[in-house]
Amino acid sequence: MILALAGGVGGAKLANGFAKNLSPDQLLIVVNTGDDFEHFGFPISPDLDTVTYTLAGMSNTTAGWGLAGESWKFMNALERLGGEGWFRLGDQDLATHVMRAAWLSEGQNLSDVTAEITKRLGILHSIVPMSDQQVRTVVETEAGRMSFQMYFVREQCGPVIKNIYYEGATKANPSQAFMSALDREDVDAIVICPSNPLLSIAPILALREVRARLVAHNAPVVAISPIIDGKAVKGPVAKIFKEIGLDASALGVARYYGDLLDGMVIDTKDSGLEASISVVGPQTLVTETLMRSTDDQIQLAREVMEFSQLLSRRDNTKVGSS
Ligand code: FO1
Repeated sequence: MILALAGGVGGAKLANGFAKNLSPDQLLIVVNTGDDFEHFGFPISPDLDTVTYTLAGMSNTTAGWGLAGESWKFMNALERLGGEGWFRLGDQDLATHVMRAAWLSEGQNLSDVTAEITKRLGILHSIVPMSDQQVRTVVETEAGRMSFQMYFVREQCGPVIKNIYYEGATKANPSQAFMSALDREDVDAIVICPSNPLLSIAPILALREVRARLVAHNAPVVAISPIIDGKAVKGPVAKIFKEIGLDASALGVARYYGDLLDGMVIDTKDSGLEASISVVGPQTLVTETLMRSTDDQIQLAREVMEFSQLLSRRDNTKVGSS
C-alpha cells in the first residue's frame, strides 16, 4: 500500500499516476491544507480541490488549478459589484466551495466533506486532508506577513520570503485516515510527491508526531525532487529556496528533508548530484521526473514503487535493521 503526501500541481500529477496503477485499497493520498483560507465566506481548500479535480480527470491542466472548460459569469458579476477579483472562482468550481461550506456548517469535518465530494465526482481512491483541524501557512516577507494565498496569488510570489510559519500545526492532529495509514503494517512506501517542500509538504510534517512517525516507520520514505536542473517545474520553490538560503537544487531538497529520507528520486538532468545526495543519506533513483502526460505520471509512479521495493529489500538485509 502506498501512502502519498501531496500538495499542489506536482503532487496531484504523481498522485494520479499512483491512482492509475493501484486499486483504491492500495493507496491513500494525504493532501496539504495549509493553503486553505476563507474567501467571501467560503472555506477554500485549493490543494484538496487540485488533487480531486486531477483524479476526476476534470482539472484545468494548463492553469494547474480549477476545472477544465470553466466559465466566469460569477466572477464578472462579483467584480461589477466591486468584489475582489484576484482569486478567481469559476462557475463550476464555485459549487465545490458552496457545498463544502454547507456540509462543514452542518458539522461534518473536512475528511467527511472530501469523501463526499470525491465520491460524487466518481473517484474511487481515497483523498484525505492532512488534518481536520485548521493549519494555516503564513509567509513572512519583506512586505510583511501574509496568508499563503495573498502571497501566492495576489502578490504572484513576488515578495522576498524571510520566514514561513504553519500556524496551528503543532496543535493539529493528523486526520483519522492519515493516522490509521501510519499504523498499517502493509505500507510499502511513504512517498513525498514533487510538491513544494516548504509550502505543501512542510505543513504535513509539522503536524503533531507526523515527522517522528515517518522517521520511525518501517516503510521507506521516498521523495521526488520538485526542482529539476536548479529550476522549479512549476511555482516558486526555487525562488523561495534561494530566499531562505537553501540550495535551489535536488541536493538542496535532499538536505531539507534530511534524515527523513530513505530514497530520493531526481531527474536525469541532475545525475551529477547523485554522489552528493547520497552523502546526505538517501539512496537515489535517477530517471525522467518531468510529467507531461498521464502516461508520464503512470510511469513515474511505477518506477517510484519499484525503487521503494528495492529500498525495503536493501533495508531488510542491513544488519540489525528493525
Ligand atoms: N491560483 C492562481 O494563481 N490564481 C487564482 O485565481 C487561483 C484561484 C483558485 C481557485 C480555487 C482553487 O482551488 C485554486 C486556485 N488557485 C489559483 C491555485 C491556488 O492558489 C493554490 O494554492 C495552488 O494550488 C497552489 O498550491
